[in-house]
Amino acid sequence: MLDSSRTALLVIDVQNDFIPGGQLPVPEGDLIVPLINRLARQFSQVIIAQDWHPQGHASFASRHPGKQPFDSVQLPYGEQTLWPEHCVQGTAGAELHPKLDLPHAQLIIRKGCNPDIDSYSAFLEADRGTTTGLSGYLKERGIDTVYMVGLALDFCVMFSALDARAAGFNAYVVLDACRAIDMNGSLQSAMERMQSAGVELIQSTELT
Ligand code: VGL
Ligand code: ZN
Repeated sequence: MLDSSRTALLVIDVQNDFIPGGQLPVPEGDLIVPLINRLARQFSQVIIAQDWHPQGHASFASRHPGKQPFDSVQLPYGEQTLWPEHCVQGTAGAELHPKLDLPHAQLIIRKGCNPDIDSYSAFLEADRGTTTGLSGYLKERGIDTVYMVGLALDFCVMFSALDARAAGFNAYVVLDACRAIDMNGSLQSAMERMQSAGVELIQSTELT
């Protein structure tokens, strides 16, 4: 059983642009929504992460002349994969999936808002220095264990899970409540990185 006062569910980037039909679709991204809704009922603390970019964000290929989506560039903080324009603040694509049913979620944390810095992680931006404040929020509320679900397993979910561990939380990723982009071996590499960081990779059946 979960110790509900010390445990939170973090629902990551379940937004229209990451669903088939959106600007950066994750295959089967829509299939996890009913499962996430069901799992969320077991948690009294639910937090939503939302990718929330200004127009012309540094992670958009369109900002870099001659570059295409899924190319990469060197930015001041390191290598950045380039994406189609997605999750632009205030657009329909940035909205949470309409079937996501999390009325008891108390916090929506928006990330990737800095025009020059990406943020896959819900904890730390890609410069690895700018914090979203999520770690402090959790700690002030006495939460020591974070379960993660959502999109994409090999980008935002992985980086959130690695940063949760680095900040001292117990971290669980519920694999069947996630889907991956899976480009250039990113899924395999994400699984290995999470495993070696001590992230527990589980199935939703282990949570009931
Ligand atoms: C994501 C690529 C760009 C994600 C966000 O949610 O995994 N991936 N922005
Ligand atoms: Zn993004």
